[in-house]
Amino acid sequence: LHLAEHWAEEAFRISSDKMAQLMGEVEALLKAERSQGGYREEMKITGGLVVLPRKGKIVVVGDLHGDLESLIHILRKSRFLERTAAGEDVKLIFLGDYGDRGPYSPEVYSLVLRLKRDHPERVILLRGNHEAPPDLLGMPHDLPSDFQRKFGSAGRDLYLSLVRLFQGLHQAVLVEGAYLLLHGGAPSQASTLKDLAYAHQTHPSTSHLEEILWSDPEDDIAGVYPSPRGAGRLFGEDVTARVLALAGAKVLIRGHQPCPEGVMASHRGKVLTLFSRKGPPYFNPQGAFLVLNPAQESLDARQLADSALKF
Ligand SMILES: [Mn+2]
Repeated sequence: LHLAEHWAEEAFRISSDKMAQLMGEVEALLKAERSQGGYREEMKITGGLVVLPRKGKIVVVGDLHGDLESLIHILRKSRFLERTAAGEDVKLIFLGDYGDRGPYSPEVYSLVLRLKRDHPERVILLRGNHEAPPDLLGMPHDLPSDFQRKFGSAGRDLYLSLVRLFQGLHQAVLVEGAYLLLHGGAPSQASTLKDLAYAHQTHPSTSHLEEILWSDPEDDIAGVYPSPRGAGRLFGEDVTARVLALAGAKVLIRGHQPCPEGVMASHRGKVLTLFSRKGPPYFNPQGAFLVLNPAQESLDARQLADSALKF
C-alpha cells in the first residue's frame, strides 16, 4: 500500500478515543503556534494570518467536502509524505471545507488533522465556511449526523470538540510577494493586512471574516453586490486588486466554488479558484490541485490554471 492509502485505512479504523485525542492535540497545537507567532522563518503567524517565505514547494488543496478518495489521490501524486520524509522543503495548504456533502467527512477530518499533528511546520489548515463560527456556518451541515454514524454515542461530544477546534483555524496565508490564499473572497472593507489577520476577532462587527469565508469573484462588476448565497458578497476585479495591493501579492488563490475542470481563472488573471473534490452534489468532471514553486515563479492565475494537476 502507498503511504497515503495506509493513512486512509487508519482514518477508517480510528476509534472515538483516538479521534478525541487527535482533535485535542491539534487544538492545542493551533493555539500554541498562534501564541508563539509560528515557526521561526518557516512560517510566521499573526492572529489568523500565516506568512510564508518565497521558497520550497507548496501543495495547495481546494475544497474536499468529505471526498477521501480525492485527498488520497492528491497525497499520492504530490508525494507530500515521501518528500517530507526525505527532508525536502515542501508545505501543504488546505483552503478549507473539509466536511459536509461527501460520504467520508469524519475520515477526511481524521486524515487532515493527523497531517497537521505530525507535520505542524509544513501543514496549514485554513478555515472554510463549513468551519465558520455558528452565525456564519454553511448549510446543510451534515457533520453532527456523520459523526454520530461513525462514532455512535461518542459522536456528539466529538463533533462539539471539532467545532471548538474550528475557532483556532487560520483564515489566510500570504506567500510573500506572490500569493494570497483564503477560502472564499477578498474582504471588500479591509484597509490593512491586519484587517485580514484579526478578522476572527472583529467578527461580527466587521464583515471581513464573512467575506473571507463566503464571497465569490464576479467578472464584469465593480465593487460588491449581494451574494445569492445569502452570506458574503460578489466582488469585482477592483476589490481584488485593492486587497492584493495591501497584501503585496499578485494572485488570490481560493476555493469555495465548484468548477468543471477543478480550476478556473477570473478577474483577468488575478483570481484562481481551486476545487479538489468530485462527485455529488456538484458533479464537476475534474478536480485539481496546485504545486507552487514560489522561489522561481510568479505566475498569474491563467498560468497557474494551466499548471494545475487535474484528476
Ligand atoms: Mn465553501
